[in-house]
Amino acid sequence: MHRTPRCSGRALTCPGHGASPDRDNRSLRIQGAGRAVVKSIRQRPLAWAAPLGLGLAGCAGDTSILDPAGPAARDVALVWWGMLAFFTLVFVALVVLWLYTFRGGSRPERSAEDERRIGRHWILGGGILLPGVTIVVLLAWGVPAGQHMLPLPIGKPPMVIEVVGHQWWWEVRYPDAEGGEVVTANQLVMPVGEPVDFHVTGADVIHAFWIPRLGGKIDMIPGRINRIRLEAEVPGVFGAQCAEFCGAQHANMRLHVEAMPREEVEAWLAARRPEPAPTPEHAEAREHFREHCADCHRVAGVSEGDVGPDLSDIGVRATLGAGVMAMQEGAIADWLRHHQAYKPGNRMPAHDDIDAETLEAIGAWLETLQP
Ligand code: HEC
Ligand SMILES: [Cu+2]
Repeated sequence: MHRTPRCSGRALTCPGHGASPDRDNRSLRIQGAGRAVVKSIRQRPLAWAAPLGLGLAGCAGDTSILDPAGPAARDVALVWWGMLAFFTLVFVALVVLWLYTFRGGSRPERSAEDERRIGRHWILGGGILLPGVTIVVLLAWGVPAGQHMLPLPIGKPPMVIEVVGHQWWWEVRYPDAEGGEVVTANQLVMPVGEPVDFHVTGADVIHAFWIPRLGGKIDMIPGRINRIRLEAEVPGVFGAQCAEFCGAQHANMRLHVEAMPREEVEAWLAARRPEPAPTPEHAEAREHFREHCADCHRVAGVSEGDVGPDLSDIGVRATLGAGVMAMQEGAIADWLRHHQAYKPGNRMPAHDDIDAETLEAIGAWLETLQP
C-alpha cells in the first residue's frame, strides 16, 4: 500500500505532499477558527470579560496574596504583578503573530538560505535570548524578595513562635513567653509592626505554613525545623492555610491568625498561664473528660495528653476543627457528636460509646475554659 511520508509541518517542504487537499482544508479550517475568534471578541467583548471577572473575584479576602499586609507579602505580590504584566505582553505578542499568519495576500519569494536565516533568528531570539533575559530579570528580582523572609541576624532578636503541623490541625507554641512556655492550637496571635520568626516543623507528614497576606510559604518537614520571618504591618485577622497536600482533610486545615499591638500580645500570653478557674458545677464532666479524652488532650491542670490539640483555652477560640465550624454556644457538643461528619477521617475517633448527655456536659465544661 502506498503511504504518503509524514509531513514536517510546513506544507511546502513536504515532498509530494504540498498540494494535498487534506492539508489545504485543515489550514482553511484553522484560518476560519482564527477569524471566528477575532469576530467574536469584536462583537461581544463582555462575554470575554465575564470569566476574567470571575477569576478576579479570588483576589480579595483574608487569604489573598494580592492584598498584602506586610513587607514580605508585598514583595511577593510585586513579583506576581510583574510576571502577570510581562507574560500578558508575551501572550499578546504571540496572539498578534498568530493572527498575522492569517493575513491574505501572497507570501514574499525567499531563497532557502533566507528562510533558514530567518528561522535561526527566531530560535536564537525567541527560544534562547528572551527566556534567558526573562529568567535573569526574574531571579534578580525574586531572590532578594525571598531573602527578606530569611531570619538573618538583626539588632533586636524578633519574637519566636513555633508552629507544628499535624493531620489536620496546628499546634502553636510561644517558647519565650515570660513565666514559661504557652501552648495553643488552631489560632496564632502575633505582634503587629515588628518582625516575627516562625520556627515550623511537621509532626507526622509534610505540611506547609502559609499566611498569604503576610508572605511565605514554607514547608513543615518532620525531623527538621524551617524558619521564616514575617511581619504584619496592620492589626487584624488573617487567614492561614496548610499549603502542602497532607491527606484527606488537608483543605480543612485553617489557622486563625491575629495581629495586635505588642502589649496586647503580652497580656494575651499572660492570661493563658493560670489554670482554669475551678467550676464545681462541672466536676462530673471533668471526670468524664479524664476518662475518655485525657489521653489525647491537654487541659492545663487537668490532663497532659498530646495527641490532639491543647484545649486549655478552647472556650475563646474563633473556630473548631481547624476552621471547620465557628465557635459558639453548643458548638463543642455538636462537634463532639458529629465531628466525623463535619471533618470525615479526622484523627479523633467517633465518640459513639459516650451518650449524648455526657458529651453535652463535657462540651459545656470545655466552653468555660477561657483563661
Ligand atoms: C485518640 C485521640 C483523641 C481522643 C481520645 C479524643 N480526641 Fe479530641 N481530638 C483529637 C484530634 C487528633 C483532634 C484534631 C482533629 C482535627 O481537627 O483534625 C481533636 C479535636 C478535638 C477538638 C477540637 C479542637 C480544636 O482546636 O478545634 C475538641 C473540642 C476535642 N477534640 C475534644 C475531645 C473530647 C471532649 C474528647 C473526649 C470525649 C476527645 N476530644 C477525645 C484526638 C482525640
Ligand atoms: Cu496540608
